[in-house]
Amino acid sequence: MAPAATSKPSKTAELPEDPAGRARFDELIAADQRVEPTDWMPEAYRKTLVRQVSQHAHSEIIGMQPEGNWITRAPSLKRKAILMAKVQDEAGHGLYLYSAAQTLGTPREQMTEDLISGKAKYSSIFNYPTPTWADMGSIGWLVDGAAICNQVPLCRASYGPYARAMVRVCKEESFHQRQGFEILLHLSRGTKEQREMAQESVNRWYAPALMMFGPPDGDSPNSAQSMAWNIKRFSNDELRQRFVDMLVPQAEVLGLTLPDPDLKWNEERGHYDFGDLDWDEFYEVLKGRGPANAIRLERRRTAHEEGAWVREAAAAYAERRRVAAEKVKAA
Ligand code: BYC
Repeated sequence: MAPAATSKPSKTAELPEDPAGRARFDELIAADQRVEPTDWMPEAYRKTLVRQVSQHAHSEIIGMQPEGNWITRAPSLKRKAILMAKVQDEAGHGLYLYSAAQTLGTPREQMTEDLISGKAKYSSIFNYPTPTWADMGSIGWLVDGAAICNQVPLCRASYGPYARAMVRVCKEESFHQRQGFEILLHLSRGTKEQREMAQESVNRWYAPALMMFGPPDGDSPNSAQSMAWNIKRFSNDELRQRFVDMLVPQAEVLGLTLPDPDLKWNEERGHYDFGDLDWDEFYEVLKGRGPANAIRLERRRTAHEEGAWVREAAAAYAERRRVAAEKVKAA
């Protein structure tokens, strides 16, 4: 158990402006090098990272729910074992990311409090329900697929602990995407009912997965600064386009249709054109009014309350070890 999870919340002291630190920071960014926790950094850089990294961590933690929903109902022992491993991986990702955010001076309790109070955001995609087994395939193929497109460039983010966490996360996401693809392939080659279940699920997940990349570039207030700081390497629309271009041939292998009548190859651009997304729906989900927002937050709150005894026990054990270590030192 990470001792930091039991430390008292404290407000991060803002570092005073430091001309030498500022010059060094500017140099690191200009040379496309890594900023580390001990380096001086502008407050706005720190805040942007805490915002993005903590939201990312929350997404992994809330993202366990839609799939956790199917662990007891997986159609075979093998599928159950795979799904359990995947959901555990998501928990691990959440923990690496909370740790990365903690290196910026934000206590874990504060991030958790912001999540369960509804103040913090997490990815819009996890506010959609998972009524069928095929949704485990769609989450793997589409949601993890979008996550990989978004996160591979983050392995080169300028903040060291975030970039390093992303390397391992991406390796695991890659396995997750393949297992989702394999579920859908199995269903699409199965009975008529299985094929229909796979298609119906892809119909529901396709557009929300495209929205994971965030609003169109013209409506993305954070992109320009995040790109100038080498946190984001590509814009939301660039990554969305990359994702669509990747999906089309994969959908052909699956024998499934992507639910967009405007999807077609554009020879001139060398990319697929695709139809408009329903951004009103996206903002409704962000405001907490998506199909499953209330369920997700309630479940997280309850789990947090029910886990209080674990945190207390871990804190008591850590304290006992600390006292014992002090006695040894004093002896
Ligand atoms: N959902 O200026 P913009 C996973 C917010 S989990 C919710 O473009 P930015 C998995 C945005 O935060 C992987 N909110 O923002 C787990 C901002 O609001 P604030 C999740 C969104 O930061 C379990 C506002 O809209 N991945 O893979 O430059 C099972 C304006 O946006 C969303 C990450 O978290 C959204 N989709 O770019 C399976 C990736 N999009 O903060 C799978 C890390 C935008 O100003 N995050 N907003 O109040 C990022 O790369 C960036 O933060 C984003 C947004 C591309 C998402």
